[in-house]
Amino acid sequence: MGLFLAGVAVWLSRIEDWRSYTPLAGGGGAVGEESGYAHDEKPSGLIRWLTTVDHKDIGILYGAYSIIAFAVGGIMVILMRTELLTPDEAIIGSQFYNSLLTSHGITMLFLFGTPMIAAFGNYFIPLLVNAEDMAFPRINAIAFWMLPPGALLVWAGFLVVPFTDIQPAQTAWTMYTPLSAGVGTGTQAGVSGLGIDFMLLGLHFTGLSATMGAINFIATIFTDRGSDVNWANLDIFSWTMLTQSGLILFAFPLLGSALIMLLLDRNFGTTFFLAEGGGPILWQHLFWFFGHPEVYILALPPMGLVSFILPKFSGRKLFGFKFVVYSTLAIGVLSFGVWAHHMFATGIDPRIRASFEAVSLAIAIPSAVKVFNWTTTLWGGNLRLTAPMLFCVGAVSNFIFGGVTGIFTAAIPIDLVLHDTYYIVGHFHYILMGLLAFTVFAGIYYWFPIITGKMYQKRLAKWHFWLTMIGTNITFFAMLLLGYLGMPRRYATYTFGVGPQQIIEVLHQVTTLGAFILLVGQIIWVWNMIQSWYEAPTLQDNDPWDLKETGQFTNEWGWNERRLETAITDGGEEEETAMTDGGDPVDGSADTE
Ligand code: HEM
Ligand SMILES: [Cu+2]
Repeated sequence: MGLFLAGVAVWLSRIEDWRSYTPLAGGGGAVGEESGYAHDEKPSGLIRWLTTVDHKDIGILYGAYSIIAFAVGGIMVILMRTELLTPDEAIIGSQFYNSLLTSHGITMLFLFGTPMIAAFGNYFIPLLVNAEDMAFPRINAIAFWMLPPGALLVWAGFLVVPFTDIQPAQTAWTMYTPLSAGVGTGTQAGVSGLGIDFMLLGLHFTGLSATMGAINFIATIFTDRGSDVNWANLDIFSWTMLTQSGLILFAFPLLGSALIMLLLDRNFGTTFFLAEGGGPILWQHLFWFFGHPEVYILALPPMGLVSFILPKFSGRKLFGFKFVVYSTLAIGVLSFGVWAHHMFATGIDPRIRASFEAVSLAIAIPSAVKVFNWTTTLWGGNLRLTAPMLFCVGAVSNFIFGGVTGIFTAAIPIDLVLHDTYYIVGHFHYILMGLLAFTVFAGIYYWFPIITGKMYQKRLAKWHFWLTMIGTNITFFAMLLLGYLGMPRRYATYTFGVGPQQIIEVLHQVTTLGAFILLVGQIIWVWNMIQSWYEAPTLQDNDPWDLKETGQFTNEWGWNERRLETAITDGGEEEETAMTDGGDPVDGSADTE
């Protein structure tokens, strides 16, 4: 180990001039005095990625990190679905199943969802609003570098289990007390509950990261806009990112406090969440006061991506732009007033319950407004079914399923039957897989030419879409049916003495089949991305989507065009410089939304 470190030190010292490297950043006050160096070349290789404060590089780092997390979370769920092929404990034990279940949820929400959205925000918001970089480039880098230790801590239980008696957490992603406070798992003889402590600390890192990122997005959109971007023509994706950042600012610090309180309960003898103290239900209030806004933190930017990309392939502007913005803001405000709809079955005061039912039903209205606007944008449009468009249309369709099932559970009498069944799992996956993941794919395909300078393979992308669309609907529709049959969530086995055992078995197998279809689709996607990035010919066309024809050539494409022109006038021999040097922004040269 010592030799290895010495080797790294020698290698670093041999890299010419790396100490004098000045980050490529303009804009923000903190680095203003260095803007004279802004056109220095970047160092190459690993050092570039470790030291970068360029928003585009950080965006790519966020993206790579999130996709790795997506793969890890995906492998976890494939193991779980394989176990569920048969009603008895067959392949993995139920303890391990519980650990996978916990980690799958945490990984997908905190290590994939939030960072993946930040990836798009980092790369494209400065380009869309004509800023030179994020407002605080260095804070931006710190926010990203909080994430790898966060992931290591969240997964720590799995990483150390072969060597110690530490078990990965088995609390489910909601970490309900008293279980997570050390009653039950965690205090079993011979088993250390440190896995839970690690996970809580890891979550704390991701929360800090998200909060710093949110402050940066807000500051960038408010203070660093180019002179041609104002509130009236700010694009819809930036609007949703702005609202989402506001939600993060109020929700994540609360999660952070609750996590600290739980850590204190577990390790220092406090009683915030114990029966003799604040009571276990207190955790549910704090958690869901964060948790419900969190689901919109994960849904608003995807809605923004649909609103942004869908019109580009419909040959017309987004229908009712203002109403999409208003509904975004309305969802942002209302999302803080519905948290107790996750607690209808806990025995809280029925009067409180009723008011939460009302607000939950109300929040469906702005969501439906968006669906209406997307549909009317499509209606009579000149549709071009490219891969990003297919994923947008698929996302709208899936979101309708997710939204409508949400309205059912918002009604108390229905929820009392469906709560904690697979119906709930179906509901939120229709949104998290069906909307969030779909729009992530749409965004990556749409901007692939900007990020890589290449075009993906269109045939593979279509395969990816259809496998993902079919897989999603098989998997999660079967889950809705399982829920109606009363199948409880979070169980590794399902041998019932009563009830329609046979149908439940078949539906579980159908669900697993759907998951495997999804897996095949994602393998095709990863192959397409890597292969196209390395081997596809460099794209000569500045406008691969023919956006100019319909007057939708937005700022980020304008920036890309200037970059390519700079590359040509430079003689093009130093491609790396041209790629990273955006050239001087020419105000007003590009159309805005
Ligand atoms: C149309 C608006 C929506 C309504 C009325 C709604 C309603 C509900 C209700 C009442 C529950 C609790 C059910 C129970 O546990 O018994 C629930 C669970 C959930 N919803 Fe929604 N929802 C809506 C939209 C969304 C969106 C947009 C997302 C995600 C981006 C989402 C994600 C979730 C998640 C993750 C859970 C389950 C949490 C858990 O227990 O693990 N929902 N929803
Ligand atoms: Cu909720």
